[in-house]
Parts: sequence; C-alpha cells; structure tokens
Amino acid sequence: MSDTPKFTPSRRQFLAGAAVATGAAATGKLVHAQAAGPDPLITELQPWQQYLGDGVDARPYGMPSQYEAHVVRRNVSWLTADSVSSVNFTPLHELDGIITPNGLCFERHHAGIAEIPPGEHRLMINGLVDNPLVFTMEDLMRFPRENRVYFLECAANTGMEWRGAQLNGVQFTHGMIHNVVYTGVPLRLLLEEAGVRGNAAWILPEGADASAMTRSIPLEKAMDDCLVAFKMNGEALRPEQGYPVRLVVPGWEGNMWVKWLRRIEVGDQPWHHREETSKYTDLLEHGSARRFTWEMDAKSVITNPSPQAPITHGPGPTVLTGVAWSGRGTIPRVDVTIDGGITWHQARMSGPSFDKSMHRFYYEFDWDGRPLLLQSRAHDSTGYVQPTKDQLRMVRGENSIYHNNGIQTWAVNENGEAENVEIG
Ligand SMILES: Nc1nc2c(c(=O)[nH]1)N[C@H]1C(S)=C(S)[C@@H](COP(=O)(O)O)O[C@H]1N2
Ligand SMILES: [Mo]
Repeated sequence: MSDTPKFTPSRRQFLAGAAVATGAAATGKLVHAQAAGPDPLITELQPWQQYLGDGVDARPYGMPSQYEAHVVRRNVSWLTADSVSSVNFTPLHELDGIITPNGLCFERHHAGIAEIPPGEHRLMINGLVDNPLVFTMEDLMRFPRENRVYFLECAANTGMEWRGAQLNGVQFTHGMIHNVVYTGVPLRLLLEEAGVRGNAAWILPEGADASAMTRSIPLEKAMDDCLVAFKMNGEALRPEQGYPVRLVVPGWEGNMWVKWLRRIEVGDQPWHHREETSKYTDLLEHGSARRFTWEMDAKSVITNPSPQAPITHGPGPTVLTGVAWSGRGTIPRVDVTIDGGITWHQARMSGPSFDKSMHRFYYEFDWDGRPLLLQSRAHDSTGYVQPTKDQLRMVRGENSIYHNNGIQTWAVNENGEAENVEIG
C-alpha cells in the first residue's frame, strides 16, 4: 500500500505558475498561482539563447552545473584535530534516488589520501595459505568480476547524537554513508587461488596508506560476499575511496572496508588491533564493552525537509523524502509521521531494492502551514524495526558513539525552517 501524489498540475498551470513565483494556493490543490501578467523569462530572448555554447572538446571530464556548486561534501572543523585523520559528509539533502555520485561520497581517512600508481600496486595474500600470492592490478582483472550495489556506513555515523540533538543538518547527522555500484572480484576466488588452510578462521586486510589500517574479519564473511573492488559507479575508484583497489564488506561497518588494499593475512584468531579494541567498540552502562559489532542495523532518515533543506514554497503540496538501509537485507517498508508519532503513514518506496543497499522513500502531503515533527522508521527484511533513541539508550546506555540507528526527529516551524530535535 502506498501513497500517491494528490495533484497533477496541467501544462497550463505550469506556464502560468512560472509567471508568479509565489506560494501555492491555500487549498493545497494547486501547485502554482495564476499568471498576473507576461513573464519576461518567457517573452524575452534570454542570454543563453544568443550565444554558441561550449563545444564537445571543452569538457573532457564533465562536471556539475555551476549552479550546483553548493552541492559538496562538507566537514565539521571542530570534530577532529586535523583534516588528514578526519571525515567529511555526503550532502544527503541534495541527492535523490539511491546512488551516491562518486564526487560526493563521504571520505574517512586515518592518514590522508594515498595516491598510488596502479602499475606499482601489489596485493599480497599470506599467512595460513598453501601458496602465498601477490597480485598486480592486471592479475586481478583476469578473475571473473561481479557488479553489486552496497551502502557503506561508518559505524560512527550519527555518533554525535547519542546524548541529544547536536548537529543541525542531515549531511552532518547522517552523511557518513554512501551507496554505489561496485565492480570487483569476489574475495573468495582470490583466497581459493591461494588455498586457505584447514585451521584458517580469520583474515586481516591491510591498507597501503600511511595508517596501514587493519581489521580482523571472520573467514566465513570473506568467503561469502566480500569483493575486492576496483570500480565504483562504472569508473575507477576515486583516490579518496581507495584507488586502485578496496575491500567491500557488504552490510558491515565502514571501518572494515579497507582502502588501498595491499595485503590480506589469513589466520586462526582475530588480531585485536587498534580499530577493534580502542575504537569501534561500544562502552555499556555497567563498564563492559560490546565488541565485534560488525553488522549495521536498519536505519532511515528524512533528507527533505531537513535543516539544510527547509520548505520554501509555503503551505500546500509538499514532497517529503528520505533514505533507509539495513546491513541485514532489504527495506520493504518505511513509516513516516509528520506529527511526532501521533499518526504514522506508510511511505512510498521508489527505486531498485537491493540487498544491503540504500532505499529511497517518499511521502507526499498537503502542508497546512502549521509546525511539524517529522520522523521515519525503517523495517528491514528480517522484521527488525528501527528503534527510538530512548529505546537505544535504554539498552546501550549513554556512553556509546558507534551504531546509533535511532529514529531522527526534525521540527519544522511555520516558516518551513527545520531543526534537529528530540521528543520524549
Ligand atoms: N586504508 C584505509 N582504509 C580505510 C580507512 C583508512 O583510513 N585507511 N578508513 C576506514 C573507515 S573508518 C571508513 S568509515 C571507511 C570510509 O570509506 P570512504 O572514505 O570510501 O567513505 O573506510 C575505511 N577504510
Ligand atoms: Mo569509520
């Protein structure tokens, strides 16, 4: 069951509406007012109709329109001491559909961006294997490859919001996520080539950047759906995302997706390195910590309206949209409320539904101009339902950073401006 748009503007209304760019009629049935007079944007010849534009040789690698220059990754300067061990955020409120454009995928580096000539890159597999192997990029290209769409979410996404509403923008509260189609070789094929020994149970991928990032991953996951990926959205990985090759660990926390992948050690136990002891563990109320919390729980957020994307058109037909994802499967359903949870509506899902991929939802409604409290609640294909922030804190306490998948609230005022809030 899904909600469909309640209006169908005619071509006539669009033309008339272009003349008067004021708000919609109070009835909420018309998207545009009637024309008050001739509109020079229609009746006059415009500058761009009077020159010959750039030719096909002017833009060998295309860039977005100059009018989209505000659509960029942004960081929060006070979050980290410097920008090489830091993070920036995907502008979720500017995007639609389910795919994140390569240039807008958030970046998280521990030692900045490594710039590796592909001809000089090597991937080694060693440890509990019959044949320790070294692959060049050319070698990797000779294995059968697959194309799959996955989200990558940093476990720290929304981490600043544990104890209360903090950052005023969906880009900053939820922007440590991207969703692209990867082309890569199943890791299983490379491990089989090396011949994994009988007592092997874990792998340790390692990055070629100066941080030499490592994480212990169970062999079962490595043999299941992990990819050694060299393309994203059809083109080579960006340097920011680990060019020439990165590990893809579907549904699991972003930290494990080692970029600039140079080595995979096979072992019989986890290594207990920094990123799985000091970091990426969750301190609970009684003083012990959750560890190896790899899977990303189902989560959703409304991207529009939101603090960086207020309602500017006044009362009337309004499009609410957002994204949802789960590390355990697909998202068959998202509920939306505009009155702080008094009434819930099933959102309309639109776009492809892939396993461990971002999903897009919409809810079209007639805004009466009164304040709103917007929330979304994801259901994943295992039946799991996204919890409230209070429900999460009840179980996990107040000390956590990682794995905050609680329901987000935006308060919209009479002017259409939105703010990050919590409601009890
Ligand atoms: N080699 C290496 N791999 C890495 C990191 C890193 O700093 N170095 N950061 C990790 C973290 S914490 C995250 S969340 C993801 C971020 O991937 P992205 O930069 O493509 O968004 O990469 C992971 N892989
Ligand atoms: Mo991360």
